[in-house]
Amino acid sequence: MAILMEQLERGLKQITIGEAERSANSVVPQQSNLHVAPREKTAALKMDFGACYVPHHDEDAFFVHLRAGIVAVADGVGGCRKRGADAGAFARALVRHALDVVNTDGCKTINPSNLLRKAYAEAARRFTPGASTAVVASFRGATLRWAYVGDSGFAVFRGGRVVRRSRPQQHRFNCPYQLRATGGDGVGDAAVGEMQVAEGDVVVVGTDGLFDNLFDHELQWMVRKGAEMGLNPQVMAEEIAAAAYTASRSTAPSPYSVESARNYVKDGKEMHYGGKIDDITVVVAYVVPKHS
Ligand SMILES: [Mn+2]
Repeated sequence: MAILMEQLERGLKQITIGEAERSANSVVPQQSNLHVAPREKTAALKMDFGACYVPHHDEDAFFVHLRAGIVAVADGVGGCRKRGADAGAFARALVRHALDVVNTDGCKTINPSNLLRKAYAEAARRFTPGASTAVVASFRGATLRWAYVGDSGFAVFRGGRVVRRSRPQQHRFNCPYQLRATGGDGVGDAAVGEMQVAEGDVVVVGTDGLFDNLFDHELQWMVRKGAEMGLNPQVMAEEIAAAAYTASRSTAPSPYSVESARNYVKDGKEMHYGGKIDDITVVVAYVVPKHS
């Protein structure tokens, strides 16, 4: 955790998962299942994580807590920047307070909606400026749980196909649900859910810098190819982030431009072409056997 914390202090620019993993392993005794038979076959699973952050305005924030199996990703709403505020402040506060809660409350009892609620309460109590979308996901046994507000989200891949994905919450095009100290949307508006995952599943968590730039079919192709090539989750996260970065600077249609066109047809708003230049956060989790 030391390295995760240290990275956090430096503004959550990047987390070196390899180092974090070694750090976590060095302070946490390996848990043994020798005396407790798993209730079911699917219980003996764990997540291998990788993460990559490509900043643009540097207003995304995230952590991966390896021991607790918790991912939190937040994306500061850029509209605040135009008003002269630090648009990343609320996102960083949410993530910082969420990590504090995980460290204080322990790893066993936390579910994403409670975690988001507590982190939000603390950020609001301090009147943190800015606004943020957020997604929290937890992996425990074979259960993936999530809570998200706005267009930070996730996708679950099985056999290289999306079997579950978040649906962006937005008031209108380019205006996602967002958390802020006063006003805005509430944590009660968070989309909350859970599902059972299986060995071989891949979960990708990220901000709109990812999901507005890569179509699901592109992500599917990358996840499938990555599995065939035996890429580890860190390399997979870097590859996906790199592809999103390239797409963000391309003139080819993107999920964002497609949505913009739909909106243009509906109410004549200005149309956007190509990718969307933004901070890109990608966290990749592989569901693997616990003792692999
Ligand atoms: Mn964004």
